[in-house]
Amino acid sequence: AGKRLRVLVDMDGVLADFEGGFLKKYRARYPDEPFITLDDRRGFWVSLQYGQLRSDLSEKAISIWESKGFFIDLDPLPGGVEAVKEMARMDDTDVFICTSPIKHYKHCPYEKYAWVEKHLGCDFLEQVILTRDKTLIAGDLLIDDKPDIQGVEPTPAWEHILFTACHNKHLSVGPSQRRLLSWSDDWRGILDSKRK
Ligand code: DGP
Repeated sequence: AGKRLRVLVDMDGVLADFEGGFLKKYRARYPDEPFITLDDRRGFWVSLQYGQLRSDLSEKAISIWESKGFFIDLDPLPGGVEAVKEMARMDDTDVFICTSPIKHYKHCPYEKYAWVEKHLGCDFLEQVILTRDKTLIAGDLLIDDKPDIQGVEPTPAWEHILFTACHNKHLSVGPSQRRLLSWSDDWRGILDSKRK
């Protein structure tokens, strides 16, 4: 009998479809402006790529996720809610949702909690961690679509599993970095590989 496994699961781009929700609302609000298809997305920061397309599009992009209703309206990504619920039912396993709110705090933190309640149930609110610095959070695994996760702790406790997203799928990552291609991929095997 070993110790418990602690899994940290990111929200945007892993459980909630930030990229799809962004593009849909951006096109609805700015129907005459150019946009970047999900296939052409490169780099984690959406506003950066829109700013490269045309400098004024950066703030138009930002206006989308700063709007009321953006985060609560995000659709769940396929299989994510089911996977997290299954993890939470596993023996000797603790699951936390570890997510960085945007600094425009009027709607985002509230709507992130509301999203968890809506899709995972109110008991799951106990598992929510909002932090801008994930390196401070101790866990065995962090499943996250951001390629570079940095903060004040130089040696985070977790192994970062890169969750594949439109913006990172073409990135060649180091041989030591493991990926989860989707929630259909072998996440159970990754958890088992960390059990002692
Ligand atoms: P996380 O996925 O937990 O690392 O949170 C990152 C958040 O930032 C998430 O809500 C997506 C959002 N985001 C994506 N692109 C940009 C951007 O260009 N600027 C800002 N401020 N936030 C962005």
